[in-house]
Amino acid sequence: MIPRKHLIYAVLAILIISAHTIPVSASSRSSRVVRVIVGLSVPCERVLETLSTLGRVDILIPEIRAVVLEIPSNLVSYVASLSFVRYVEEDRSVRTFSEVAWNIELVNATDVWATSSRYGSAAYGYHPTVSVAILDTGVDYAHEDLRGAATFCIVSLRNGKTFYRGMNLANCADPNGHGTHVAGIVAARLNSFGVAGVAPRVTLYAVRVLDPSGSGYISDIAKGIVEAVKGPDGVPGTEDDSDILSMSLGGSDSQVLRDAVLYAYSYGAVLVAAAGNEGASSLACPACYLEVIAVGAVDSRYRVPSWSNRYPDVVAPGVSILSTLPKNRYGYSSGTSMACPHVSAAIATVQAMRLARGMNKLTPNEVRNILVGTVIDLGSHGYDPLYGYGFLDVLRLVQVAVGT
Ligand SMILES: [Ca+2]
Ligand SMILES: [Ca+2]
Ligand SMILES: [Ca+2]
Repeated sequence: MIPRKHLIYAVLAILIISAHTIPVSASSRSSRVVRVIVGLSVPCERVLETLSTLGRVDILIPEIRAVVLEIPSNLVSYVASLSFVRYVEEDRSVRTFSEVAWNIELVNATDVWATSSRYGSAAYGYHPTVSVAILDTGVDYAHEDLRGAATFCIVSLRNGKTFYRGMNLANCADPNGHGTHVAGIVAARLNSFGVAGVAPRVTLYAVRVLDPSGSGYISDIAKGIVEAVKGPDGVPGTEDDSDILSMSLGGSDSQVLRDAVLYAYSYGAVLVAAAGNEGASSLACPACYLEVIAVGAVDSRYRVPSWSNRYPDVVAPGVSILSTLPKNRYGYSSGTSMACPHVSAAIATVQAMRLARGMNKLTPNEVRNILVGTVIDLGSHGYDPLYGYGFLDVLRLVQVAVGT
């Protein structure tokens, strides 16, 4: 014998299909179609035929006598007045955080968004004068999940032979993919599709200093740093200067790179760089400089992969990170390159929230001190070569830095 419950489902399924074929009357077509949940005081199947003459019956929950109707809005009050209707309510879309990957949750970025609503867009990294420069292979500014994020482009390539600064973002398109992946970790939009970055409303400056193969001259990177600090107006020390320089790149020590870092630091830019992926017992440069926050990688279980260089300042997620790739694609990447932008975006959020609150921006030295004081200590107690001071916690960082 078929259980009674299953029988009801079978009957209802047929009725739903037939409901689709019932045309909406011409008069009601002029009215906007709305999606409502209708609670019934009688078993659904008894009144389904009646309801299906009004509009499309979409799904049913017989256990709690609820149906979902798509009907013209001018019929809502009529449905509500029917004797067998207990309630009518709008079928609102519930926002899921499925676009928020594990790494964004792990650094507690979502807690910042959820608990800082009085800061508006600043809790998501936006302030008119705060920008993160992505020094990399470019940024696919046209990506559907980075829409509007990049506002300024600098190209410094091939030993200075190719140079551009301006608003033509096409010059900063990303033929490699690395820069777009990094950019997504910072700034992918919270828009119910794709992925979301740590600071999903922040402004980016695309600074293309690495060629399509992902390498660049030290001189190109040094010039990119200086130009990013100057910002669109070409003058250092003004509001449009880049506030955070995110450098998912590294190499050997260099005097010109060191000088460029000191230039940026002197103008209040916070420098963040990848620790490097050589499994080395020392940092790649520019992460190696005292003025630069060096970021190592951990996986989803806080384990440091063998390739993440030792002696970082802090660690952040850097293994199997899902982010944006050129041409509206998405993909996974691993590396300290992926860890670095988590920290860059967190600092942008701090600066944006402080400005929104009428406070001054923190200096690079203040940022560093608060960051290392708010990370989660992992591994052996206190600073250690694997985790540095510990794991990025954006919520604690914001609480201390902004005083929420
Ligand atoms: Ca998104
Ligand atoms: Ca400027
Ligand atoms: Ca430790």
